[in-house]
Amino acid sequence: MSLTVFGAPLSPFVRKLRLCLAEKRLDYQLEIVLPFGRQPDWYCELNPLGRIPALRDGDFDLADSSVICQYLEDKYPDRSLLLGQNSEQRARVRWLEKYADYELAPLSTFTVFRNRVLKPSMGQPSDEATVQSALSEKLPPHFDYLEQCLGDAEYFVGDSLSLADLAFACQMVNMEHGGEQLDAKRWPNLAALYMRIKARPSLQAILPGEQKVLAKMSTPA
Ligand SMILES: N[C@@H](CCC(=O)N[C@@H](CS)C(=O)NCC(=O)O)C(=O)O
Repeated sequence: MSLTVFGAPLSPFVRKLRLCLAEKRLDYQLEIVLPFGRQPDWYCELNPLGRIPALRDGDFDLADSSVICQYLEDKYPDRSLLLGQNSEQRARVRWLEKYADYELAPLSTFTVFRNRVLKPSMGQPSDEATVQSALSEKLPPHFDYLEQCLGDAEYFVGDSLSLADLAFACQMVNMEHGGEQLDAKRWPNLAALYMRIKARPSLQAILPGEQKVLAKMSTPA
C-alpha cells in the first residue's frame, strides 16, 4: 500500500484529507501541488478541475477531499470510521461536512484567509471590507446553526470523531491563520470543539509545517 497526497498544506481540503489519513493511521507522502493555475500538466490530467487535493493509491488516482475520504472509509473499514456508524449518522456527517466545505469555506478560507494571507503574500491588495462583512454578517448565522447542531455534545455526530468535526476544524484553522478566532463567548460549544480537535495528535502533527509555510509567505522575497 503506497498512498500519495497531492496538494499544499494550507488548503483546508488537503488538511481534511491529511487528518482523515492520520486518524485512520494510514501512512502517506505529501507531494506538493499548488492550486490556482500553478499545477503541472500531469496534475490537470489527474484532475481536470485543477483543484487540490488528489490521492494516488498504488495505480489508482482520485480527486476531491470528500470523495477521497469516502473511498478511504470504504477501502479501509478496519480503521477508525469517520463517516458515522449507521445510515442516519452517515447522512448527518455528509451534511455537516458539506456545510463546512460549501458554506464556511467561501468565508473563512476564500475570504478571510485569502485576503489576510494569500493576497498580501502575492503582493495583491486585500479587501478588508469584505473580510469584515464575512466576520460580522455572513459567518455568524452559520456559527449559530452549527452551535445549535452541536449542543453540548462532544462531537457533531454520535459519540465519536467524524469528518463533520474535521471539516469544521479545517475551516477554523484557515480563519485562525487569517488572524481570527471563533468568539468563545458567543459560540462556546463550537469554540471548545475546535480546541479539542486542534489538540488531537493528527492536527498537532501538521500545524508546525503549516506555520513554516505561513512564515515563508510573510517574508518579503
Ligand atoms: N471540493 C473540493 C474543493 C477543493 C478546492 O477548492 N481546493 C482549492 C484549494 S483550497 C483549489 O484547488 N482551488 C483551485 C481552483 O479552484 O482553481 C475538495 O474538497 O477537494
